[in-house]
Amino acid sequence: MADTKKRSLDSDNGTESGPEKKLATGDGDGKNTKKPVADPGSEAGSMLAGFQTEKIMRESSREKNIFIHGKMGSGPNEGQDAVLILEKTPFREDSLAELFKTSELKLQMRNDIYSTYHMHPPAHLNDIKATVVCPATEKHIKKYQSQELFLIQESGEDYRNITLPYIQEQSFSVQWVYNILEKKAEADRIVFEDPDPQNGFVLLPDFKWDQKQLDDLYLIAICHQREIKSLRDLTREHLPLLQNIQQQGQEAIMKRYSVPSCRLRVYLHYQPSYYHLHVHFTVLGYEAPGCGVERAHLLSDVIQNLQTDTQHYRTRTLTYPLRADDALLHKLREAGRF
Ligand code: GTA
Repeated sequence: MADTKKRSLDSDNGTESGPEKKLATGDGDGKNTKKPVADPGSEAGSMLAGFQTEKIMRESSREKNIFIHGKMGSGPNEGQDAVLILEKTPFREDSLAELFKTSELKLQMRNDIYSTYHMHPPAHLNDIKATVVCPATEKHIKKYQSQELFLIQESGEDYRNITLPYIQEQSFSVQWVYNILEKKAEADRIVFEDPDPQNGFVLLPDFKWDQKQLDDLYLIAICHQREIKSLRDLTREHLPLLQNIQQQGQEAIMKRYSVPSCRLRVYLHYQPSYYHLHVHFTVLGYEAPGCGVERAHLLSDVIQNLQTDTQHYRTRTLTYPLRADDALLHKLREAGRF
């Protein structure tokens, strides 16, 4: 069995480089506009210089991350609203020897057999992962804002009468998904593709994974079919697609990363943020955001539920959390469902 704790990845596939290219981009309000933007790799050097912080939306000293709302200070998006997420990256076992050799140590305190130090590693061993969403819509800003959560019980009827009309009008653009499927973005990051239009999918590293180590391995499988919004649309006719994603996805991860299927958590979100069917693959032991029981549905359970009842996800009451200021929560409240 692969020891994911100890392994780091050889190549740094996580950085974007290469020739400048034009991407299609969504405006985040559900209407897929196409407007050209520069490849982020080309502007990376200076794009955060002059970033103006408006608000710290969330921070966690335990998770070592901070979510900031601000305005870009320079570059093509100067003055635009942005969400900036900064996270300290996990330690890599393969760089420990270099870390010990090259870091400067300053004694903080010593007491008997106990001592603590400030350690100053060289820049290349002291990464911070930065994620930028720009231009960020109001909805993006709300998504990352720390908020009270409420658990919703949505019946099949609630879905058809309240949730579906809401997501048809209000959901995030899935242009980034189409960019991946059409090889306009992240083509060099694809780990596996089955091009079949019905049962095929693209498997690639998730946004949140920097691919430097396996401790937080995170990939997503995005299906080629465009009409399946979420779990709610699935029936028995989608079993070949789901089984294909499960089997070929797990095999591809074993082949590329030597992580076997018994070390993977394979699941769908309900509600997802992006209404184009996709499946999350994370390594067991990594508490990925959204892997809790109130939001994650194991793919193997989904397959079995559909085998038992083709209407399972159309008729069952599904439970999920919504943030206090989520417009869907207000709609459910107006309808007396919450
Ligand atoms: N490869 O362009 C992309 C891309 N985008 C825009 C999203 N994803 C992408 N992957 C690639 N390229 O896992 C990934 C997301 C997510 C999946 C969509 O697609 O990283 P989902 O539709 O179920 O939406 O999945 P989900 O899970 O709500 O989205 P997301 O962004 O993960 O947010 C969930 C919560 O996790 C947030 O509210 C926030 O609390 C937290 N979160 C988000 N990003 C981070 C982060 N970088 N670090 C820590 N916590 C985070």
